[in-house]
Amino acid sequence: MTGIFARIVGWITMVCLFGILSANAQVRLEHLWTIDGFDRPESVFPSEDGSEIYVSNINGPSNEEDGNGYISRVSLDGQVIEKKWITGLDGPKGFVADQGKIYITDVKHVAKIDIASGEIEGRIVPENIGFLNDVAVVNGVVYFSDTGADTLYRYSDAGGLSKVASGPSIDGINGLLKDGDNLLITVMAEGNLLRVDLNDHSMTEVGQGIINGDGIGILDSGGYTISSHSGEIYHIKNATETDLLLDSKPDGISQNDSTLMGDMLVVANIRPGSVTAWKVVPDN
Ligand SMILES: [Ca+2]
Ligand SMILES: [Ca+2]
Repeated sequence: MTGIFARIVGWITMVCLFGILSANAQVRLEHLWTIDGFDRPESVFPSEDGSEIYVSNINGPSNEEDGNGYISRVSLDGQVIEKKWITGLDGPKGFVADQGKIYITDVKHVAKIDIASGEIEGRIVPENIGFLNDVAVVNGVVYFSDTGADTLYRYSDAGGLSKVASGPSIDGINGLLKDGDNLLITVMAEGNLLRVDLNDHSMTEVGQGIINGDGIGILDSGGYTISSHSGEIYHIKNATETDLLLDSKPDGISQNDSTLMGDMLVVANIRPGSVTAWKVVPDN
């Protein structure tokens, strides 16, 4: 019994140790590819089968209803498949592909687009809009952020539109990402990453020390990647440790919303109008 017990304790210790090491592992970025020629791309998101990447193009001022915004399709190896795939949007920003639909913030509403037809088939329209930014869908409920009004909304056909949270605790809420049954959000004023429990709407800080946090990625090895529109990419190792992986401010390159596909981090760069892919590799 004692031998077995000791072995079990040993295994548990090893598993725990591995977990701690993984969550604290150093990583670095290796450049894979860059595609130029987009029109103020704000966000990227994988297709539902993960075989390609969609890119939202604001095209012109961020909040102008100019009808020239569009979504592009690009391949995983950095080729443009279809530049103007879904057109007729205004200033499209954060989005998600879910159950054959794209939900995308577009200046004054969240547009619901049928992927097969490319048609807008519905709109979610909140009141007193500040700056609509990002979208996530968790268990059929659509969540979206209003950065200007410091508000996180939820919408479902059955439940309608309501506020999950609003005010100083989420001042400058920007990026959203589904995390199991929960939601991750970046909050720019506080410079942190929060996990929102969608049952009771309580929030837990899971990362800090990020500036202008925008896109969120969940690393398989533990921790998170965060792209910041001012020009940084961060690695959140755990709730108290964050590493700066890239600072492209000196080059005038912004790091807007991003998506992590396995170990490939894809980032939209409003400035200078590109999409860049990086491989996240262990840095021992
Ligand atoms: Ca536009
Ligand atoms: Ca954003």
